[in-house]
Amino acid sequence: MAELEFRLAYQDGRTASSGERSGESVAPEVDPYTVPREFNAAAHFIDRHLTEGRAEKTALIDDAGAYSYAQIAARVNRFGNMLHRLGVAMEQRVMVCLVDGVDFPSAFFGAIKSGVVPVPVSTLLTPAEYAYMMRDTRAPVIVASAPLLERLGPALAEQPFVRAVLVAGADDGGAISRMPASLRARVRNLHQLIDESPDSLKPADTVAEEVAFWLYSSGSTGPPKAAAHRHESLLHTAILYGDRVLGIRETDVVFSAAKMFFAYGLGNSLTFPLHVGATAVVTAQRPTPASVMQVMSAHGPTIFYGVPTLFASILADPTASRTQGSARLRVCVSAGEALPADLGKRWRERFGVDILDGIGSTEILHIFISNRLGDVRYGTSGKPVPGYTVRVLDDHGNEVADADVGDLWCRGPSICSGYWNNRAASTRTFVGEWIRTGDKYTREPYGYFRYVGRSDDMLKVSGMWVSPFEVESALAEHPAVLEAAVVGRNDADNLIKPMAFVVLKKDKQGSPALADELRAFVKQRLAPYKYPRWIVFRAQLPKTATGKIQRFKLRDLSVNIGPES
Ligand code: 3UK
Repeated sequence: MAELEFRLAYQDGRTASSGERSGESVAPEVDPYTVPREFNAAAHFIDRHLTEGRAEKTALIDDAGAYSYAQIAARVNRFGNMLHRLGVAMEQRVMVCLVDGVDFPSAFFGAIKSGVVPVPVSTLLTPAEYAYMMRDTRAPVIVASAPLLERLGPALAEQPFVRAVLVAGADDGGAISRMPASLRARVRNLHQLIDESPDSLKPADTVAEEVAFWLYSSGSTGPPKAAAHRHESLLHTAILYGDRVLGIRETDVVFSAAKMFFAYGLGNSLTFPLHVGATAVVTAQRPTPASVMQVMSAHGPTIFYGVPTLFASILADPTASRTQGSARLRVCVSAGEALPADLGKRWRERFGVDILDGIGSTEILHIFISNRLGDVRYGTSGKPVPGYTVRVLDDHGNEVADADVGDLWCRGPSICSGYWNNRAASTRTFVGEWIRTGDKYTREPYGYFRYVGRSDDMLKVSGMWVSPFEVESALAEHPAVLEAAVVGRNDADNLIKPMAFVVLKKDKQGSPALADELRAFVKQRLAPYKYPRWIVFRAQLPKTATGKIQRFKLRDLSVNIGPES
């Protein structure tokens, strides 16, 4: 395997034209680095550390213990050898349904190293969704954490392709014993198989541009689509965002509340730390404010990655502070949804570190527009990550004027090769080198990009566009509000007006008086036509597995709900 050549004399090229002129929003030129044609991502992210003197360094800490770089490398090799023994061939898929822990990197890079294509899937899906993915991937082998057998088991009936389900852990809640004998015969013990496999393995001869892994995209309509990603893309995101924007270094200890099955968590906890020889802390626990603060105080991460709702709920506890968390924290990252400006500012006041908001997507693999240390503009997604080019276009494909709303397009080296077996969605989304992100954005003076909303969530009120996110952010500034979601609803004249679903902080009570107060509160902050005509108080909002508000469910609800409740 050829050595990777990085131009060490890289200068990050933040030139005067860093996207600050009008017209096409060009990211600054990036010095090239060379990814050799023959490239197996596991050689770079796993094996390289053993020749660079990091064998004994801690690579990963999970709920059960700590693992050195050498131990991870051995597990990766055993996993790859096990797949060969089970007869899984190069380019076949393996479905990976694991909670965060040491088995995840072993499975992900073990498959990649042996030329097999891992497909990490969410641990929070229904049997029907798993059944769909089993057929779509045609995976002969599924690797699963024991507690997930409850939902994976029922999906296995009438699956023509699945030959073996490899179970990690013993805690299956009796799910295996409830399976019909024919299915139960396919269930094997993952750790036993791994232990029986040899711990040395030569990387499969793969090329940089071949498909290395898939990730399912969580669109709100239609079945999930698998984005097919290349070996090289893992490296591009680690260099362009992990190294050059986040400045991750060997001495960092990282902790991500977003799990590794999600593209955001995969970069955060796996490829970025493994690119520089840092240490990642992961947990199988659900990311609640309490569990996150507990991990922070136990392991003292220097980098913390979360989603806006989590930052909001940590701040909602008035006693949460840096002293109970990590004294070493130097930066936080937020992605998945836009971070309201007020949240970022309050976090910085309380915790003394900035949150870098950045937008990423499953198809682009990681963050491609981001705020940076020393250049944070709260309320915006920041500037393009050097190496990516973004444009804000009107319906005719022309660049809109600064401050006008348009569709966000992106070009860059980590965009996936397409959706598996879905030509219609692929041709809609990928156009030449460009991808249509499906987001509405504006480009502001000095080159900052501001999120306005998902293209399909935007409302037209009195002939003017209203961004649900803008109204939600205004509501969230009110001291009684934890979070809010805004959708369109027809009024008596059949005209669309904003309606808000509001979750209050723990000790607050909804009432018509509070609804009036919130309406007045928004009117003071935004153009008058934007205020929510109806306000509904809710205990929680419907969210996807990755924490995004499902506005389409609220739209359905809004039709049948009274004006105030
Ligand atoms: C939205 C944001 C405003 C936006 C992701 C970081 O979220 C990720 O991937 P998904 O495929 O969703 C993509 C869509 O989510 N979004 C994400 N981040 C932001 N909107 N501000 C943000 N900061 O609609 C985008 O099109 O689930 C995030 C890294 C990798 C990822 N895959």
